[in-house]
Amino acid sequence: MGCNEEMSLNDRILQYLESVGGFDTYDFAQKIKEDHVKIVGAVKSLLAYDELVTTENRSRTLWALTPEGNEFVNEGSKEMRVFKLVPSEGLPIAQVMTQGTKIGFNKAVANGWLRVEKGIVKPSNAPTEDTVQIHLDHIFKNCSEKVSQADKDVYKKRKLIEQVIVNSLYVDKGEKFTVELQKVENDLTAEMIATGAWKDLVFKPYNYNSMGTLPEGGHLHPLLKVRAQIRQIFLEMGFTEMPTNNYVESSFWNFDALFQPQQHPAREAHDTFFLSEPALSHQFPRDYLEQVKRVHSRGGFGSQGYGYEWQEEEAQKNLLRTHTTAVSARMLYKLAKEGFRPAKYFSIDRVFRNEELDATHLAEFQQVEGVIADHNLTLGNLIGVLSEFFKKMGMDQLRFKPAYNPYTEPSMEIFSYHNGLGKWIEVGNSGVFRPEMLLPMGLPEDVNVIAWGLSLERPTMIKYGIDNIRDLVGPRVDLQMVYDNPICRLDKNGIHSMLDEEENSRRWDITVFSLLTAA
Ligand code: FB9
Repeated sequence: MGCNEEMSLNDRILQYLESVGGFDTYDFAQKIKEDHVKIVGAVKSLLAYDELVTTENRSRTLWALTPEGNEFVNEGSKEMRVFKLVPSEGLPIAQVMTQGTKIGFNKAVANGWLRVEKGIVKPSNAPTEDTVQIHLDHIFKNCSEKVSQADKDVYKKRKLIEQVIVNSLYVDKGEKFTVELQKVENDLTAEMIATGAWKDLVFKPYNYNSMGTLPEGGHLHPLLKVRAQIRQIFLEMGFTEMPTNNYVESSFWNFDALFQPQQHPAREAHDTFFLSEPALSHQFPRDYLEQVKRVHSRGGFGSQGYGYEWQEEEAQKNLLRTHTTAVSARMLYKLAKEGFRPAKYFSIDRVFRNEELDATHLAEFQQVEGVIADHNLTLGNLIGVLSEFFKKMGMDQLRFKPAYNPYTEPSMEIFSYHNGLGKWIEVGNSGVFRPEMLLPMGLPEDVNVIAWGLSLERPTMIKYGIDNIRDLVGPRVDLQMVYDNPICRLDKNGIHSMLDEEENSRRWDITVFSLLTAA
């Protein structure tokens, strides 16, 4: 209801109150043919004025029409409608009494309006009026007193009318009654307080029962949701998260420890961000460094090595890590130093590549990496773990393609058939770390380490249908996308899949928040 409409309704209420004294809102609504709910709302708004009106709750039981009763008022009773179907010469009964007219037909015959002779229905004592329709119209117009109790009982039995309880207000003049309404202020302003004007104003009372506006909560970026889901998958599989809080890494841990030769193109500035300050690292485990130097230059541990003169100065160069495998190397070395025991590690964090930028590649991405170290692991174990991991991500059709990595042998690219895209897509890379990487660390000879990696951005972009990486990360991101993006469920039977979307999203944000705060 608009404010002006309410003002006019308020004025009508005050004028009526002035003229008749007290009145009942329901009677008033009937009188002016207005919706009773609107009248009650207008009266309640007048209660905002100090002692302008008083109200008292009233309740009454009324007769009201059922939907069929309304139909009788609008179209006539069923018996009258059937009677009017029959011409003076009559009609075969089959044409008059059908599934839809049976009740009306029986009633018309019972009333003596129609008779049946040898299968022909003929008019008999023609009714002068449709009494039922007239009675129901009285009830519709709240003149039920014009209908006898006996008739009401019949109509109630025919489910044409029913009794309803109507709650209304009895309105009377208050101590400060007036027909001249003063404007109700909604807000108390600093100016009103400063000038004292508030003393002469009428304020709408606080409605302590009204719901406040929901405070705009935070929103999780799609990458964070996917990260939380993948983190959950690793945790469910018994993996421990590695400490990846060092974007700056030495070339030693990022490349040399992984048996990546110092001439490898990946170590060129066009692929890697080297630091100018601090340019070099100097703290390395000396014994381990010597082993790495030896295996690169002269070989060892059954390997012939690369046969070049390994330079410590090259290993000292600081860079932005190009993969989280540098962290995996640190963890495996730590495992060897502390005394080997089987371990399952994972990491999800930023890595940096000085590469050509395009619609799906920035100079950084979030790498996901899983590592398992145990005695006598095989490629079969790797394939088994990958199948389980990607199944939990909703991908159960995997294919493996031989590939090359400097630090893993054998290596495999991982492909999955994506139903949504209708094609096989590359979903990661994997392999078995080479002995030239593991044995210099001091790991036992029968210990193998299998590992795999993928990115966070690719699954996120596919899940949320984002084509350009700049619509996912960076200054161009449409924050509304962050607000609106739905809960992320990578697998088909996500742990939240049984919940409705709203509850699911609420629970998911709690899950993600707890995972984030636990990180
Ligand atoms: O994430 C990738 N693809 C992907 C993953 C999930 C996915 O889910 C969808 C819901 C269905 C969809 C796609 N890729 C790896 C494959 C390609 O996107 C590739 O073009 C881009 N790759 C990145 C590197 O590119 C510079 C993704 C990134 C990547 C590649 C390899 C590794 C990690 C990340 C690795 C590794 C590794 C190997 C052996 C041992 C340890 C780590």
